[in-house]
Amino acid sequence: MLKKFAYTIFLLLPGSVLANQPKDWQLGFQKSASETMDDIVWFHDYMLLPVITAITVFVLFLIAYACIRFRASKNKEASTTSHNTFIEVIWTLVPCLILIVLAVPSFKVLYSQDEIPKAEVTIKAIGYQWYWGYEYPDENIIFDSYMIEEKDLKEGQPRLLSVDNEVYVPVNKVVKVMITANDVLHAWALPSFGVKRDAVPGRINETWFKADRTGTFYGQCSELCGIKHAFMPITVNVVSQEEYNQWLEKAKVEFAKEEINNNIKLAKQIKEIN
Ligand SMILES: [Cu+2]
Repeated sequence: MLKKFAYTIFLLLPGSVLANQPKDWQLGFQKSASETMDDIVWFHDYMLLPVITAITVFVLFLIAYACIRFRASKNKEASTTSHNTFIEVIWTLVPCLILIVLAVPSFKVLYSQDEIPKAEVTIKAIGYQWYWGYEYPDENIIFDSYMIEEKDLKEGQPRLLSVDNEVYVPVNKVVKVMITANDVLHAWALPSFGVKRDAVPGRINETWFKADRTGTFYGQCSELCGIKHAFMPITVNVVSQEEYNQWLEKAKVEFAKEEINNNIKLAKQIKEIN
């Protein structure tokens, strides 16, 4: 009975509540959907935050202690102490040690993002002013992905994040993303996957992710790229392998690369004739 009730509530929730996107009054990261992001969240929550908190509290204590203990009313005669070798060694060594302790897991996380495992799906994201173009080089698929204007949004589609043609990838598969741009610098970023790479004209940057749950994930261009920088969102649907295969079949017809190239050629010929 309880299960049925919970399931009904689940079905009634609009898509936006379940989607992976920024929430009002959100503090911290979006819910992780990959091992890379798990590592980043762990490093932030269990390494950086405790160290930052401890240092801040300690410094605050020192300032308060110095203010009270050495206040002018109690110390008519000012101290002439100018240095203390032992304390100077300590306050140089301790921060060094803290940095070394932080560096070890930090580099581990950094290199795990940099080393791309054998890709099972490859997609290419191309930044344009101001939309994303996508290619599936192995599947001969190419399409553009424009933001949906506010007036055209359908129920459950988040504002400034929804696009007309969404990217589809299978769950639990290594997805390699090749990122480039056609005009200025852009950046392809998806917070839930822990992915953010600059899109540089004339250069291909690579990154990867392996989504560990299905769902719709939203990201945005993260490099200031001009007047409509805020209007080139990224939508990635993580689906089961069967659903992905179904999408591929449809996309190979709808977004076939040769067909599109032929159409461009045809349009040019017609223009020339006229
Ligand atoms: Cu951009």
